[in-house]
Amino acid sequence: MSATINTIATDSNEVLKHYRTCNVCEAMCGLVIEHQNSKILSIKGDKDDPLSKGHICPKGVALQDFYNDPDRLTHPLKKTDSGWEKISWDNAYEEIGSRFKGIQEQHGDNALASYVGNPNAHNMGNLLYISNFLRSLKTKNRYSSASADQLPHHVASNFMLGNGMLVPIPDIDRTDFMLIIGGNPIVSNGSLMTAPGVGKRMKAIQARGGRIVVVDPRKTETALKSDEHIFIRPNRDALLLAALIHTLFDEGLVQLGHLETSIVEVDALENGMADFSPEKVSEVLTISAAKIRELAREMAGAKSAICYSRMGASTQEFGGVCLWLTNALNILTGNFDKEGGAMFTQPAFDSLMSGPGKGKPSTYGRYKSRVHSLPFYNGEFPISTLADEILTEGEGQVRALITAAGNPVLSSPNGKRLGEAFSSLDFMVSIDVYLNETTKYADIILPAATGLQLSHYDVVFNQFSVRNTAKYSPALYKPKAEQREDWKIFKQLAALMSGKPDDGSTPEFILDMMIKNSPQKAESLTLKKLEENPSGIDLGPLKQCLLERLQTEDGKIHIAPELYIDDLERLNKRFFENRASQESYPFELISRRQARSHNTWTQNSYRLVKGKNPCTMLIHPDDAQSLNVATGQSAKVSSTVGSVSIEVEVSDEMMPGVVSIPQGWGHNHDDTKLSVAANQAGISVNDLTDASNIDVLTGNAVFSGIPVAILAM
Ligand SMILES: Nc1nc2c(c(=O)[nH]1)N[C@H]1C(S)=C(S)[C@@H](COP(=O)(O)OP(=O)(O)OC[C@H]3O[C@@H](n4cnc5c(=O)[nH]c(N)nc54)[C@H](O)[C@@H]3O)O[C@H]1N2
Ligand SMILES: Nc1nc2c(c(=O)[nH]1)N[C@H]1C(S)=C(S)[C@@H](COP(=O)(O)OP(=O)(O)OC[C@H]3O[C@@H](n4cnc5c(=O)[nH]c(N)nc54)[C@H](O)[C@@H]3O)O[C@H]1N2
Ligand code: SF4
Ligand SMILES: [Mo]
Repeated sequence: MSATINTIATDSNEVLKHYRTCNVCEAMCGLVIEHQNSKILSIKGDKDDPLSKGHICPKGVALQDFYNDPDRLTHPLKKTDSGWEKISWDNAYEEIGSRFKGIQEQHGDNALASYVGNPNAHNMGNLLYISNFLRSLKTKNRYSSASADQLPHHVASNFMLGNGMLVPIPDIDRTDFMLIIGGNPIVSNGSLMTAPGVGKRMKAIQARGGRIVVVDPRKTETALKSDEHIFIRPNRDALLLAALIHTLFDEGLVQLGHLETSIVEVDALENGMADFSPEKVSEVLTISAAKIRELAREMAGAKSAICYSRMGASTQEFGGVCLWLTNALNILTGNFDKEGGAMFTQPAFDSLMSGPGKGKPSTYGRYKSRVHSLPFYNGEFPISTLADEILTEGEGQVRALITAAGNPVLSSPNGKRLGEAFSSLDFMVSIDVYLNETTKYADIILPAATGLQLSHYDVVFNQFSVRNTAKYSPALYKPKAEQREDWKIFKQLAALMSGKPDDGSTPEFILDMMIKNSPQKAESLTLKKLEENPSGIDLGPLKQCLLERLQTEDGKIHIAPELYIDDLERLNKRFFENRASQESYPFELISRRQARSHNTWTQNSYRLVKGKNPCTMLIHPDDAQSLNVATGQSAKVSSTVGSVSIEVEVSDEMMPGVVSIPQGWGHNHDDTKLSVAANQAGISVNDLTDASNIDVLTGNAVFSGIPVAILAM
């Protein structure tokens, strides 16, 4: 490797190349960055990256904006009566230590809570040190964005396969039939399916004679590229999945394939599904029984097939049932752990088999949350209940909080109320890159380094990738001024809270050790070898490996765990008995993602937000006509928890009766430091979502099918 490759940016006139993995979303695109005199000349997709093969999206190019952004925090800040004051790290730590400990001494350990957000999952250092940091806080009151996202996937894997991280991944590159439920990978670039350039991969399915069917209340960008799109009323996918499985049993289409002797509880599943015939659920879904039966037959008949359910299916009142039945459908059609079906990765950094994750007993339901008795899972309570835990007085009330890389005021249900709850805390700390809608409530903000300032190896998303690869990227830039890498902050806070000295390790040390000890012994990997291959190393397509990785106590695949069977009664009641009338809220709200933003935090890049208002409400032409609103006009949208006014965009992408508002917006607060984002503020869809509406089985937030009323303004 040339000495000019992958060095830290310097004031050299030579044009240098830096290779890295983009860590904004799950796609893990390989990037080539040309730089000179410490300035970036270009950011392009790396054609030699074995996974992404040159794919890049606008957010990869915007990595430079997040580095150059003058609104980034550069010093620890303390809130004072006369505004934000810069303080030293020493003073910040001293105050945090004494306030957290004081509050815990007076009110108990659980009076301190933590919230950790999505960027932690995209950051090597954070992942390697966050558990120790959270443990040092000695509190059960932990929360994260997982319970506003993919929690039902983990709970399903936990009960069916013995480990919540053993998540089946669609083998998109070899499948013949793909059923996509509640995912829009063309825009999201794939989730729990790291598949950069998913559009090309979809085209390849079609080129080999396969078919893609999308089930979504909106004719999405992905639906437009598929072979068939089926509209479904939001929040009811559990019924569709149940009816598909009912059909497999009813028509004798079940084929368990090579896993047959390892699968248990098939009879219990058949009994559980007996009550959900296509003919029964058809009207509630607005999908004909014939169509449901046809879909089941097509899945069963395809040479290989996958049902891939994501965000739109997991953030429902029956998100838990949806993800369980998705796995069950893949198993019953013989597509589990099979080429072209739902497969399992063998990542070089294999925390499932050789890290602390191995054989970790499930903590599901070990505790119940204080106010609403919601289940604890993976060391956390559901984010939907944090506001109640702060606002409800009594023993165990949350009085202090630390957030790390999270913006729950915009990202969690009824975020506005959560913000109000934050303002009532005795003490709050945030570790973040911005002064934003959440961190503005903190008493102290600690400035993190991010993106190009960090070295990276994707510890999480290699576990969810459609191909096994390995790649390490060093940092391109150093932190600016007093910024610090999150992992260093985590270590320092952990030492402060636990009184135990720092172990002196680095992320690179752990990475090297983990890949050397990987059970795959993949290509005899070492950190040095990764450094010598800056575009990454290909470890090949996914292989059949479930029986080696399965972690259930009895070594079996549990297709019908009891808690899911028990939840079917709730499902039946919800849609077939005392169906609550929604007359005051006749529309159903869903959210959407957009190519030029990632959740709530990339909107301060001008490149990403310029142009027409991105934060519009999509509505079907017939609905717009009956409400007397047209594109460009404003409408007032109200739910049980709040109301917003928003620009209308009439679109026949929408199913009648359903409207869509993008997630991640609402930066219109006066007291943040987001000058670009505030110009293109939009509204927060989570000022409409209701935190009391959750999937009680998993504790996951509900974002699909929120009842709303709409008035022209
Ligand atoms: N550009 C971009 N990419 C991103 C992100 C981003 O913010 N922007 N965020 C990243 C993150 S954190 C995640 S978790 C992933 C998520 O990635 P995806 O799971 O692909 O999520 P979405 O793009 O939100 O797609 C969800 C789809 O579900 C549909 N939907 C809503 N309700 C229902 C329902 O009740 N039933 C059905 N069948 N469909 C429904 C919506 O219309 C939408 O098309 O994306 C990641 N990638
Ligand atoms: N209605 C609705 N709500 C949703 C969704 C939806 O589809 N609809 N999607 C949900 C999903 S899938 C998710 S994952 C959640 C996301 O929810 P969150 O994780 O709470 O939201 P993010 O926007 O990812 O917040 C990231 C925060 O981290 C900061 N940050 C960015 N990089 C770094 C870094 O390197 N270090 C540190 N310390 N801070 C950093 C940003 O400034 C920002 O404050 O939102 C959920 N909310
Ligand atoms: S698709 Fe995701 S990983 Fe690829 S460049 Fe865009 S944000 Fe980065
Ligand atoms: Mo997410």
